[in-house]
Amino acid sequence: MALEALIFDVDGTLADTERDGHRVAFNQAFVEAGLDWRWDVALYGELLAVTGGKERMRHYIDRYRPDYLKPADFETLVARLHVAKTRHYTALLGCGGIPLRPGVRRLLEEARTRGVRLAIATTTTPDNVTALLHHAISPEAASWFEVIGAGDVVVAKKPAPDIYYYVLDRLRLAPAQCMAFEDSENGLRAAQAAGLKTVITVNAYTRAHDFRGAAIVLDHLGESGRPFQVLSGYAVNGATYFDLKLLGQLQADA
Ligand code: XBP
Ligand code: MG
Repeated sequence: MALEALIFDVDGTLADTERDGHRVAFNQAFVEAGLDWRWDVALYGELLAVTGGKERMRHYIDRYRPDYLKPADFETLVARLHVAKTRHYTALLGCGGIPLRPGVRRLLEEARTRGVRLAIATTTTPDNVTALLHHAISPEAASWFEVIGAGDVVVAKKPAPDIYYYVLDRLRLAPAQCMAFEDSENGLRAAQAAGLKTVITVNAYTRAHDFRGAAIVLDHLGESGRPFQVLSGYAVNGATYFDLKLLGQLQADA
């Protein structure tokens, strides 16, 4: 079946947003609220097992803070903290500190030139997606993506496949007509469960994840002067960066 669309995860895939973006913003929200919750780099790596900021805060309290006495309106507190965290995160992006990962802009531009449709499937909030696209690509980059499936638009976040079903439904495409791009095991499980072939680009937090079943696992998408490393999944014949030609070969394979 011909390739019609690329569906991208955001955090960790389009950009390395977790350690110096989301994590920092969570901590700023905690300080502002007068809470002693602090997420260092290592702890945040463990907390990433749970997708979604609100879900992650609940998990932190349940799992790591038995000493914390939940107030009756704990859910309201979590929601308020998440709003504040989104404010801090989007302000951080506004400072331009978080660039796209290697090869991302090149692949997006190639897809646009060749009429391959683009979409997003993420657990983060819509505001965070548009802020990242605006600051890391261009003010009109959100319009490059035909569907942006984000955050609470589905009830169950990744590794549940719901966000991918949501995006496929709006694209009116079958999984075999699309390729997903992810950086984490939770993301891969979500895409796989929706029937999508998946390209993985790892990062420092996800390098040791289990990526069995991925079409290919790379360190990044690569650029002409900056070759990718294939970590597993597919014997690439001479290619040094990921483009639509290589994608076509992956699609034809298996
Ligand atoms: C990323 C996530 C998100 C972000 C924080 O998932 O798990 O929870 O860490 O985002 P994906 P919010 O890579 O699938 O986008 O705080 O906005 O939920
Ligand atoms: Mg991700």
